[in-house]
Amino acid sequence: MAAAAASPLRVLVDMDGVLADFEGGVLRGFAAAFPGEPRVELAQRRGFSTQKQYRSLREDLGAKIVSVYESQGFFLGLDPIPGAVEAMQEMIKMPNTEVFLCTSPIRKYKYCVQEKYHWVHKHLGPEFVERIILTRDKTIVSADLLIDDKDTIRGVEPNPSWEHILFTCCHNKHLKLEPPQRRLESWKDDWRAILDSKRPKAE
Ligand code: U2P
Ligand code: MG
Repeated sequence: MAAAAASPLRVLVDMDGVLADFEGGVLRGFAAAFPGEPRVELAQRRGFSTQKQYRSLREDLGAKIVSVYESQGFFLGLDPIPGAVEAMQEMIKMPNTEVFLCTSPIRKYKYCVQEKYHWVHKHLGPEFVERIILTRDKTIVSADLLIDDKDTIRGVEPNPSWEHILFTCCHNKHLKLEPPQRRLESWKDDWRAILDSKRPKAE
């Protein structure tokens, strides 16, 4: 009897902070909209939430930074993270590999949802539009890997099926990971080896 084919490796790739440069875009947008206000340079970013850090600087700055990413054109105007587009184009062609984009919309979704779809179409192409998963809870999506810049990913499922690979971003680069948690430093780093580490070993 022929051996059963190995089931494909399923990879979820986050958008903001992994494919789209949310942090660069929000700082640029804030500086343009509020030129006189103090801002947090990327080297000073700590913690996932921009809102929390700006609020800790001065209470009203939290709402000001949120107004930047709630504004029309913000999500569509984000630059791709270096190497992300090339990595996605290569990953989607890999044999025995299923790639999906897994992203959470902000609560005021009016522009965000549409613009995330447009962004994917513009930078990655229509085949990736078919692969968008929009969810506020990534723990219920089943996969082998989730590549995401958020340090703690929680939801209703206490034991998600995926291994979370922390994608390095300005807000998380100072964190010391508890083994066995792993990082992907950038798309220049060896993401292929991370995928291979989850594939069944040949007999
Ligand atoms: O909050 C919902 C999603 O918006 C992006 N986000 C929001 C605020 C912030 O300070 N940083 C940030 O990245 C994230 O989108 P994702 O990474 O899922 O594409 C967050 O999940
Ligand atoms: Mg993210």
